[in-house]
Amino acid sequence: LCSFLPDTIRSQEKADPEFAARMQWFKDAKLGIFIHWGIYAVDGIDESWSFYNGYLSYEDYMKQLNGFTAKNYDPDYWADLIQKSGAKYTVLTTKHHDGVALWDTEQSDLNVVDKTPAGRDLVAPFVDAIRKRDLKMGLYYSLLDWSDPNYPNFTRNQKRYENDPAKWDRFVKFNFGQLRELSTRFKPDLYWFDGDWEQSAEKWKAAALRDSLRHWSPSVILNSRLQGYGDYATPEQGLPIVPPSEPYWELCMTTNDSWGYQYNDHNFKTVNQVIRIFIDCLSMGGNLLLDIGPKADGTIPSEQVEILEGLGRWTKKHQDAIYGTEAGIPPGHYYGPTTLSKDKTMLYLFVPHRPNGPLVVKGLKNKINRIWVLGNGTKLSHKIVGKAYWSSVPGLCYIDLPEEALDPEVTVLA
Ligand code: JFZ
Repeated sequence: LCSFLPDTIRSQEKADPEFAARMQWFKDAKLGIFIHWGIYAVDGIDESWSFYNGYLSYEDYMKQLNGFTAKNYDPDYWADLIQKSGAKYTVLTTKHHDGVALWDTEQSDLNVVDKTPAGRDLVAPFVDAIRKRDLKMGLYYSLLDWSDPNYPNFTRNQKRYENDPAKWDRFVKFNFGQLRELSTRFKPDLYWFDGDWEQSAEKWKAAALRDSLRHWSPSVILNSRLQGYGDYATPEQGLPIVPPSEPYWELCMTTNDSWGYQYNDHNFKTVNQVIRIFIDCLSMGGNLLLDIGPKADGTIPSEQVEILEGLGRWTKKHQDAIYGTEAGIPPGHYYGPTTLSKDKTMLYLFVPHRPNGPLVVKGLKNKINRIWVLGNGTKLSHKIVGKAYWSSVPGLCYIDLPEEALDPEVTVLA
């Protein structure tokens, strides 16, 4: 399409065609909703870390079990809201670092069925609701478990043991047991592991774990937090400013400054800010996994409902520029994010700012058939300037974008 198309040759894909096939839905999905739901919503404090870091005692942290009611939990409403946002997948915390399982595990009674007034499996009905809508289901699972008596680390200042192979062995069996339950009962499309940093790949038995997970669900996708045994990258410094070198990646991001529900955190991003972060991800060929934190009764904070609905209006209008696209053209061609259709015949320009004159695209070599505003069809006039007939140097393409055609958030041109 243009003179400097990014190098899209992916060594891993070339080496293993099955890998690319397995990753396809993830690559095309672009938007996921992350859900941090656990007993930490009762007091509205940091998930797990609040006791680990000594903000309160373990006993006081666990008292939250008594307040976790899930009284107004409506998995169909959750799934509807997720679908309306334009997300194609979701990732639910089945067990955070505090060890409290959200499903009816047989490996331990530290779960919401046995230990909270909710008294029922909370994962199962959500998986059903998600599947009914043809969305992909991801399960978050913390490999480390600060509650398990066989796990060495308890809090920042307290270890249960330094080296005890028998205990560690029991812990690894426990993890495999829980993951076998999750795999066989829920057949997840994706696992989002966390907490791998506390142990090595050898200790987690990461290779064997990956093989077991693939045995239970052959096409399951694994995130990167499995000590190098995952399928895709999670940028750790936040939103990348240059495209990551990994072929598949996902930025996970909070809507305010907390993963779980925190009553005193009102620092929400606007719909516009979320969309602008999202289009940067799209432009670099990645996904956005946007987090929400439901309350202990299962209601989703109104600010997060508004963000998801606002995002939904925008994604619905601009679907062609989002789903199934590829990373856009290099930044030097256009002052903003772009995407390309898979066959590279369509270029989408995102217009995050109110233009003060015509937009410009530089360095195009091929013919432009037409330019229009996505989602409302307004045809735009353009003018090629500075391309001499004898020269191969591409000219400048000026595009007039009238005020009336602007989207209230981010306009998209096709
Ligand atoms: C982890 C958890 O500890 C946290 O509570 C939350 O669940 C989050 C989604 O995941 O926190 C991390 C771990 C690693 C990075 C960032 C947050 N990282 O490498 O940038």
